[in-house]
Amino acid sequence: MVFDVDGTLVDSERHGHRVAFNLAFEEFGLPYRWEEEAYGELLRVTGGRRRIEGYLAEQGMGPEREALAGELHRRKTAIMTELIEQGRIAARPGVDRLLAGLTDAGCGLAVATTGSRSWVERVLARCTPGIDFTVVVTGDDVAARKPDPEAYTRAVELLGLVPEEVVAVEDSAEGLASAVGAGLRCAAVVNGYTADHDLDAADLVLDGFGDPGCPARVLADPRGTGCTGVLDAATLGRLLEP
Ligand code: XBP
Ligand code: MG
Repeated sequence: MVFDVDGTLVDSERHGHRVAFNLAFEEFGLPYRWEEEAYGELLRVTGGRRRIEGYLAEQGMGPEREALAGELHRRKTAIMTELIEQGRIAARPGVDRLLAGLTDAGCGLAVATTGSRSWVERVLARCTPGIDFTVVVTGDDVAARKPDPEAYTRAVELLGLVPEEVVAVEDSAEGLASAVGAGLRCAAVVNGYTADHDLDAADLVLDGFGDPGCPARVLADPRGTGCTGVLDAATLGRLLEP
């Protein structure tokens, strides 16, 4: 199984990255502030550095935006790491249960994210303690970020598997396109920012991971897994059936 991080394993965008971007803007004396709702649109550009640079271009900034975006992103990454160490970022409900079940089932676990390695490693250590992700592919490790398939292709190769043996768990249309483009089946677990994304290509769609007694809503189950709202190892395994 290969997991996305932002928006999937952890609820990191609204009260994490967005806050860190704004604090970086403030420290640099820039007037920009990314509000909660508008940030949903900005998220369609994957990769924080690209997101800043695209935004600066929209504000009419010239070629100097490239270096500024790099500096802002370095500071934003440091702030995000502080937020993680302060315990401000949490795993989504049901993630601990699912990862423990996959580990018990002997499933190889990997991460494929477009986020930067320095904070990704810290968030995995804090929010998924004791879980052994044998492969962690980050935005630093690929030439092309999602929706390009490279991150998933790399993760599958490093797991020593072929795409037909691997399921991806994603939260967004960009992530889904990356996983499907690499030839993986994909379960989408949406959040407040991605509930309206086009996820028609997903093999299963839920609005949460669910827990016994507190199931998520199953939004689409085109492969007929019979999932009743608690995403578990058996359900993900059924996605690999022909
Ligand atoms: C996540 C991203 C990342 C984060 C910010 O997308 O696009 O850019 O928003 O992290 P996905 P960085 O969940 O599809 O991997 O600032 O480190 O890029
Ligand atoms: Mg994501």
